[in-house]
Amino acid sequence: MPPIEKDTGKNELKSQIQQLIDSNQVMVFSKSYCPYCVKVKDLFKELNVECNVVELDLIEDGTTYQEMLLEMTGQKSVPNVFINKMHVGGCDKTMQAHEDGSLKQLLSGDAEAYEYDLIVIGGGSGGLACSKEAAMLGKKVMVLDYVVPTPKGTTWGLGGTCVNVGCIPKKLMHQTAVLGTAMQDARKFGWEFSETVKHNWDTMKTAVNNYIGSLNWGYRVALRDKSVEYINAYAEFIEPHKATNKRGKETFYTAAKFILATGERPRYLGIPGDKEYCITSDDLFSLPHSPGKTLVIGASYVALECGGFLAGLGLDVTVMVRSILLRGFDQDMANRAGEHMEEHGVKFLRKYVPVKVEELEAGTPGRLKVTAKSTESDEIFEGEYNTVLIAVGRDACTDKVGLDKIGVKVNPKNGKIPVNDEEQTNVPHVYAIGDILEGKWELTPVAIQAGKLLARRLYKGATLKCDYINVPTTVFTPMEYGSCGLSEEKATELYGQDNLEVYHSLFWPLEFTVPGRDNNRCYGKIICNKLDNDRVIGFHYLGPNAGEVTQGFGVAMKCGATKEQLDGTIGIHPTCAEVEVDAGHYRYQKSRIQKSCVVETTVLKYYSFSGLVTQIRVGIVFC
Ligand code: FAD
Ligand code: NA7
Repeated sequence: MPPIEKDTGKNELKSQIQQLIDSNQVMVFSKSYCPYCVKVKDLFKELNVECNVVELDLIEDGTTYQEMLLEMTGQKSVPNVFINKMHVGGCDKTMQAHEDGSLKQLLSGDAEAYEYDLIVIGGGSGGLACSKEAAMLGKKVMVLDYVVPTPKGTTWGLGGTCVNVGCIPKKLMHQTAVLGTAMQDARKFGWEFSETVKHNWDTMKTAVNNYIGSLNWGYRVALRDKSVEYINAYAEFIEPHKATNKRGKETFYTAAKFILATGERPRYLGIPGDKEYCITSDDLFSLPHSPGKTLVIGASYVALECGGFLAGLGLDVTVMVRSILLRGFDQDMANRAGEHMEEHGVKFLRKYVPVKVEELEAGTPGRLKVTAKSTESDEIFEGEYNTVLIAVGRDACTDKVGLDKIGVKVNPKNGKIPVNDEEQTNVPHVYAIGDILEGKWELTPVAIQAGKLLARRLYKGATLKCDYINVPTTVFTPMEYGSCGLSEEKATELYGQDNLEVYHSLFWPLEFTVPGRDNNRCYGKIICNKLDNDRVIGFHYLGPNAGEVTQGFGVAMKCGATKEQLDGTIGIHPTCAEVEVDAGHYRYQKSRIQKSCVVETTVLKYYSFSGLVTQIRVGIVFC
């Protein structure tokens, strides 16, 4: 180590530090007594790499050195490690770089050859959140996003599924249906309007798509503001650190790290006529004409939400169900949401699967004939519809990204990518987030949270990981269903029925009483673990504004709420949410959820509120 001249002024000291960094392959600013510094020095010894060290506690102006280093790197603590002129960070960062292989690249000098610190493949919920965060942390970032058109030719702008063909248009069209119901209620509240009320698909579609267009623009601006380079092109790996964009002239890009955020696309049935004549949710929200009489194939949340709002617009809707409603959700709740749809005119064709779809007449909409067979007998069903909407699940976009070329493991059964709890794939410099992850929630806020936290861990030394437990969610069926935590089935499987206490209550929102609709169709259920202080492990709510109600209970569950704490929370009256904190919740007994108990439950429920005597009478009359 050459001696460092003292008292040469701050600028001179800074340039001497820089000289040390520039002239040594590995430069460590350390303190002789610091165990983390010892760990880092031992690592380089183990790797047989010469390590140049300045022990700041053993030189006279060590404190000034530290201040200078803070100014230069944003890091004051030791060890402060530099490799081939690049700032690596402290002990954790150095160890992490050793584990993920990037330390080796830095030592070989390869890292400097990469054009980007990070390339994100997929500009949807997860990809955009992650790339913006990484850029804000000073990294050179590129996002590649490309929408492969649907078989019907539908395509869209930047932002991924949620913004263009998912949450946003879905919720706005659900809201359209909610307004239709509100208009019917309005007459009972004294609003007088004589015109025939009808819905105009084109007006709704145009308004929704204009709003989406503004979001697409906003995303582009946000990327530009944060200096993220955005390329509208389909990406494919060709080498471990190299991706290509095959749009027009083939271009190659290299990066030290990659994040896969390619999301999912709707699955087709593989039966005659599916791609030629049917649409999926990717086409529905920008369909140029009203779908007319519609058959929805599938019974999970995309199917029920779309079927629900189409019926709410006044269309004739049938849902073809292969087995159960809302697989994976609490079945008691799923069936209640389904029953409500049925009561409001949605037809359910249960235990049937489609066999073929034929065109009877072209048009906007045309006429299609659907043939289906029973899953329980030889019976064949034939029906005519204007539109057939396929909603039988979604496939991860992982098969045409060249993952085989770089050795990233994919589950061959479902195309999903297994990752560790840091969203890292089996290839250390390749990470994955969002819908393509195996065994994780397929929800926008989950993709966003995972993306942001990943960027902070990679580039800020943060350690917080994405928590995939107790994620609140809502199914926007006509009667909305919000849940957080476990379904009753899953809770029983994990803890055993004897160890659970389930509290429930039917209720009638005050807003529904005057119009006299949906009496006792709303329902709250709380599942508690008796082995753990009656901790709430499942929250379920079927009623208006389910998303708004469930969000707050999600916070409570994240804080580990117990039944006692819910009971001790004073409700807001008159609201629907108060049913979930009401000490009057009943312990679950099978007989209670039978329809015959509706009168009794209603009466008891309304006794628990003061001043609602009339409600009691209404309840009895309706039941
Ligand atoms: P996406 O948002 O799907 O983004 C992936 C992007 O990568 C896409 O733009 C895709 O075109 C692009 N891409 C793929 N391959 C490549 C490639 N090789 N090169 C370049 N680009 C590529 N979630 C909720 O939280 N609430 C809801 O109410 C809700 N409703 C939904 C309703 C519907 C109808 C659907 C279909 C989904 C809904 N979701 C909802 C789910 C939500 O949309 C997804 O969980 C979320 O969009 C996933 O984000 P992601 O970043 O993983 O992928
Ligand atoms: P899901 O949740 O995978 O559900 C698929 C549904 O389609 C489910 O009801 C299936 O019935 C049904 N299905 C699957 N294959 C067929 C065939 N061949 N015929 C008839 N019905 C079939 O998909 P979604 O699209 O609703 O949602 C996927 C994600 O996208 C969701 O998590 C959201 O985040 C957005 P089954 O129960 O298997 O009998």
